[in-house]
Amino acid sequence: MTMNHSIDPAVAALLPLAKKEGIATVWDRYKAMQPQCGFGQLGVCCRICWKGPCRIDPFGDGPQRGICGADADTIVARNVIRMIASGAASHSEHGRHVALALLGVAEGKLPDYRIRDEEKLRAVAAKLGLETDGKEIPAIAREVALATLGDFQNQDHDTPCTWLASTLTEKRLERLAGLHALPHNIDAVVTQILARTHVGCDADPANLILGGVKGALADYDGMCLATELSDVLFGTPRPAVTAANLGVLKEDAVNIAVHGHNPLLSEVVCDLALLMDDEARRAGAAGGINIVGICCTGNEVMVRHGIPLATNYLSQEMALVTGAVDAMVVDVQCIMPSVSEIGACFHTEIITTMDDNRIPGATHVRFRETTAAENAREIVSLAIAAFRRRNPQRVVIPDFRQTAVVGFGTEAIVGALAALNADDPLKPLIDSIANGSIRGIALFAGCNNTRTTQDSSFVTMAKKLARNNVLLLATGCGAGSFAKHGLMTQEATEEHAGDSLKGVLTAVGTAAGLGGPLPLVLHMGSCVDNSRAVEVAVAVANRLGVDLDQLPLVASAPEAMSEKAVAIGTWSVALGIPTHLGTMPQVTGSPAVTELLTETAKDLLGGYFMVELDPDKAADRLLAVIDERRQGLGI
Ligand code: NFS
Ligand code: SF4
Repeated sequence: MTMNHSIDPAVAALLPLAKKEGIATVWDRYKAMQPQCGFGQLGVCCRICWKGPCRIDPFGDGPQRGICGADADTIVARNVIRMIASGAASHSEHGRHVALALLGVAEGKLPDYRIRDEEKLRAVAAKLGLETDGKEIPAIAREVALATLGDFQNQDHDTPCTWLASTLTEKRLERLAGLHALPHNIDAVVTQILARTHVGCDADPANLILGGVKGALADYDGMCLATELSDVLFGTPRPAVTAANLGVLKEDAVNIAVHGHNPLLSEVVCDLALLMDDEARRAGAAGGINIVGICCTGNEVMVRHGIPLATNYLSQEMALVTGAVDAMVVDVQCIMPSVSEIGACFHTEIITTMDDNRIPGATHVRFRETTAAENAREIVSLAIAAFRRRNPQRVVIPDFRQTAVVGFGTEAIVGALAALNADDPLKPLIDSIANGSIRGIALFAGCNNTRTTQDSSFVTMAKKLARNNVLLLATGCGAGSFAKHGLMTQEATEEHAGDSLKGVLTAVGTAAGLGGPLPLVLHMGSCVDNSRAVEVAVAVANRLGVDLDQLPLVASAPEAMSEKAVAIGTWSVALGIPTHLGTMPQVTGSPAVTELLTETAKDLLGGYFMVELDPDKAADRLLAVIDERRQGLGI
């Protein structure tokens, strides 16, 4: 491989150390995996039954059908919608936990949690069409939780999921209803995908993909409710100044990395760390306890509480190679199983917490919402004990940290805009789009992938789009990339924003009391927080009386890899958003499916996938799409 592994300087600093210590990283395993299977890459390998595996010869010489008779189109479509089902299951399972926690709090059963944002709770209740007048907070919370859980229970096919139905434009809902793509029940839709893709069921690629679109919309529903109810329980993001990259680890502190996705765990760990700071000092950590985040849990606590972000997906192992992490606490999703082996090379406790997400070699602390504080205390104690075993000679913390101004959820963005126009906060944004000061909006989301140089595509594309006056939003490991590379700062706005974009960001930032522009990229949160970007887009569309597929709005996942990213990308398309992928999706073995996703979707949904591996060209294509949309609106 001649390709660079990463543009992250902390990674470059630590890789030689890993090599010297004989520690295999994700990049070593990637190299060892070459050449990767071409059939799998094309999506034409089927392992759905034990007559297989079957694979279709892409060159036409060998078999064109599996043993059961499934052709490449059927196989590719089945494979990709199963990925969507898994993504939707992951996000909505996260959401279910949060909804059940809200119910538990409302019923007084979870003493370690409380409702931190009552205003948000009322706003959510109103959005869901629930009557709140004269009701106490616990009663409202209970109703919101039950209405939410209805999205997992409703058996009436003609009634779409509540969250979806309350958060999209009317026109979009009508269009999706016309395609029979509106999910009525998240669990049912995920199950249906598994059922229809069993051997000998749905073989029609278009029908399968439409089923996948429905599953992706269930994914949207699940992440929307996860995001909003997390705000109710843990607070709505507000702008905060913090830092990112491995330089946020501290030599003199007990370093606890919270890694995974669900804030139910990490929030309580943060609470307990505050209470146990003295204990850490007594153990010799002059700096007390230092919580840092990795992946989306990192983004969750970063946008809500300004906790620094250690790193994003692909470099999670590097955090351990510093020898400075005393405990890595994980819950669900995007945790490399390799972390336990690497942790074992050091003093680091790798702590799993969810009974259905364990890693051999890790310490398991069974986390329960009912005993959250007690569990978190045990976790922090393990970290302090590990700190005592830390070998200072093996600590290498690369001196790279960037300032990051984060916490731009919908409320924060609207709040900042309100400083310019209190009566009509959206007006300054809409005017700026209409007069071209903001050429368009791009949402960067998704993962890192070994197929690309880590963070590189994000940074290249963002700089080019910003120079061309595109307003940038980010979530997930994309947001992590931007934070690590200093693009969430006022200085980045000064340096990289085009003149008119800079003017808008400066006017809003100054009015909002930031003493300068908004950061170049607005950090909206974790991957489930992609729903926040939809909320902003829907507000703008409703205000203009148009649908989402008319807005100069694009999405990009330049380094996508996970099944969750497949689900997110697909609902993005379903909502009418042109969606760029910078890694090759595993569908190209079926020209029919490829056409459905990149062309037919355009007519049916307004949104469509665009695949472009070169970030520079990808930015150009997104600019062209933005201009096309502007023309359509006559602006
Ligand atoms: Ni999204 Fe977040 Fe990161 Fe990708 Fe994984 S942590 S939920 S899936 S890798 S962005
Ligand atoms: Fe082969 Fe058909 Fe079985 Fe897939 S479902 S493994 S194509 S026989």
